[in-house]
Amino acid sequence: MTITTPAPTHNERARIDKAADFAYRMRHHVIDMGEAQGQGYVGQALGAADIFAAVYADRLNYRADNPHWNERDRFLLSTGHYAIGLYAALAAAGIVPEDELETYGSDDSRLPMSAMATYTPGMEISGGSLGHGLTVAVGMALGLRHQNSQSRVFNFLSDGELDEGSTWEAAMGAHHHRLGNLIAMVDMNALQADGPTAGVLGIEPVHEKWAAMGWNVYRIDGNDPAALLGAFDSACAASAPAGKPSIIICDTKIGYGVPLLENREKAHFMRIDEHEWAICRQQLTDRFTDPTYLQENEVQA
Ligand SMILES: Cc1ncc(C[n+]2csc(CCOP(=O)(O)OP(=O)(O)O)c2C)c(N)n1
Ligand SMILES: [Mg+2]
Repeated sequence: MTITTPAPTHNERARIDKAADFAYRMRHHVIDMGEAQGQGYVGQALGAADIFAAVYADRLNYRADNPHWNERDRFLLSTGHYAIGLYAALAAAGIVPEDELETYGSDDSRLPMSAMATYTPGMEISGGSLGHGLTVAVGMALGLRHQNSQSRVFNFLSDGELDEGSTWEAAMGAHHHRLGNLIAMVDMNALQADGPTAGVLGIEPVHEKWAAMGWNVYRIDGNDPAALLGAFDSACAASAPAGKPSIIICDTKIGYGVPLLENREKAHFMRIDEHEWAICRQQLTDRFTDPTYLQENEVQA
């Protein structure tokens, strides 16, 4: 499905700016949490921040003061190791207090390094064993429809999870049950723990595979806030209690926004030297707040 992106109107510009600002605040939270531990899945969270931001700043129906509100949309993080990214989003959304982020990964924290739904407000499922998120999302979407709920289920997947058979069983199940209240998104960062996704187990052509499964499919630059909002607009417009599920395939760059980390060789789990955190923070600030930065550094807008 092709998405056309005409020049944004004033209101659309405000939406895009809001999502971009959300992602910027998230990225700073990620650096702060990473520094608290000296290491972590920092690259994924930076790369996927724009995806989380499009959902939380623009689309998700939630109440910050009542994470269990029954009418909420559900956001399911399949990838437990991306928890640092979700914590950053929950803080930017006002669900987790920002000053709690400094407890990240420490004993008794509500924000452990691996996702634990019972610990963290706003976290719907525990992750860790990959390939299960979409199966849970299918059950949840089915259950909500049985209850005549208007809530949608959003499921965040990684490209590594497309190597899991259970993901494709769930994809077929979602189509079989006509789960139009289900919207999935895949972070295509082209990387896994064992190396590039293309080398571990090739998954292309991803678009065609999901289309063959009976889903509405959108593929976009996952670091472009306007393209993300456009894709979620189309997916939500297509959404219905009984219809096709939708998937947004998001091509992202690991470490996006911090050039020092964008080019790390071992990017799946980053160890970052003590002196480098200040550089990360400065690069992030320059990248998103200095209008001359993009021209001078010849990086992609
Ligand atoms: C079922 C299962 N198999 C293997 C693992 C080990 N594992 C943890 S992260 C990871 C990489 C998965 O790919 P992806 O999520 O795309 O990695 P990233 O983009 O974060 O580098 C693997 C294989 C796991 N957590 N669960
Ligand atoms: Mg990956």
